[in-house]
Amino acid sequence: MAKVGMIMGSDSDWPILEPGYRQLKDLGLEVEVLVASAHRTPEAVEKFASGARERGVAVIIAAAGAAAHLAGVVAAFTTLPVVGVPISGSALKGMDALLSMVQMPPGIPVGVMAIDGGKNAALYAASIISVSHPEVAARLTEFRHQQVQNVTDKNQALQSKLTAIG
Ligand code: RP5
Repeated sequence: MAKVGMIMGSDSDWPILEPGYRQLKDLGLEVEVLVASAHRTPEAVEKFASGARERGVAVIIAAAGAAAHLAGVVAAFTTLPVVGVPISGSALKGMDALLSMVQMPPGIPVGVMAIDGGKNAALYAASIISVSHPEVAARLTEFRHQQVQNVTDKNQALQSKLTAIG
């Protein structure tokens, strides 16, 4: 089974990535997780990214806040798809991380999610993997059906409350 690599600049980023981690596990994907920083532990980042394809990783999710160079540096060391997640924890509330990630120079692409978009990063990684893994495509379709059901249930619950109010 294809694997997703998840790297974050600090353990303080984990609460944003955890829902995505759980989502990937629900979709039956293997996930490897590492805390490593482009600034504080650059050698660890290089090792993670340059060996990822050999370890069976198909897509990398890279999350960081502030002057977030992590996703770009990871992308510099691999030709695997890299999905960046800007984290909001800084004084600039993630705008700094978003702009750092999204303005990559031509030649080294990073696909960037919304600020704190950890769950969509996971779903997007799964979508990429689904191109060559029909069982993952089937689970993604099932996830969408479940999502429709959840929204329908919520609407029904609200309609019942409105009827009670009159
Ligand atoms: C970034 O700085 C990390 O990705 C994190 O979002 C932010 C703060 O890191 P800590 O001070 O919480 O370790 O590199």
